[in-house]
Amino acid sequence: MSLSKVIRISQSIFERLQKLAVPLEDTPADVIERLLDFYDANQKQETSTWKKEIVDTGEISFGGVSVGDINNDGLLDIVSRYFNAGHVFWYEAPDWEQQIIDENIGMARHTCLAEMDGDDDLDVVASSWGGEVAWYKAPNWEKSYVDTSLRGSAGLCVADLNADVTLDIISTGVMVHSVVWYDLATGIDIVDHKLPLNLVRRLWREKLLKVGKRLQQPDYL
Ligand SMILES: [Ca+2]
Ligand SMILES: [Ca+2]
Ligand SMILES: [Ca+2]
Repeated sequence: MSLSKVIRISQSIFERLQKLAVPLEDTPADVIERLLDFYDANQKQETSTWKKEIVDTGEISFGGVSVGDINNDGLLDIVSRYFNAGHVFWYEAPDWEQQIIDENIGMARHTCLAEMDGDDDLDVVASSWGGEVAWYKAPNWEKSYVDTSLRGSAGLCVADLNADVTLDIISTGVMVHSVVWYDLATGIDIVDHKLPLNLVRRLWREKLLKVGKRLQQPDYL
């Protein structure tokens, strides 16, 4: 079996290769080999530009990460949680100092960043396996409960699902076989749709949003 591959190169690279080719010595195969070496070297150079920076090594139940500029200093910060300890917190760039948002959210599971109250700073929305869905107003993180009995949050999203210019929250509740969306504009009006457990388990952010949008259709169910 023979394999062939077409590589398109720019005029400038072609001219450079022509200059480097040794007349009457280089075969087309030599030139192709040189070209592949050039691409290999370029690729290695690209991957080596990623520098790993450790943010936290202290807790095994770290996760539910979201990223955004919490303190409006132009640097992206990280929001996360410790599931076991029930903590939600953020790491301030560039030194990644951990700042607590909530120390009492049992089995914290997910976090989202969103501008919830229109005062030009990002607030935090979090959910837990134990049943809580809550949002925290920046910068002092006053907590507002959205729900306290949605057990098994395995996915969480914030978006304006019904296009009324107010953000809504959508979460799965694996332990109660549900996807729930919270219409915050109408005073936390909860619409709860029972779905098959195997579907609920698989709903992560993008898919969850799609389901949330579908739930807005009047002919759903
Ligand atoms: Ca920042
Ligand atoms: Ca805000
Ligand atoms: Ca809305």
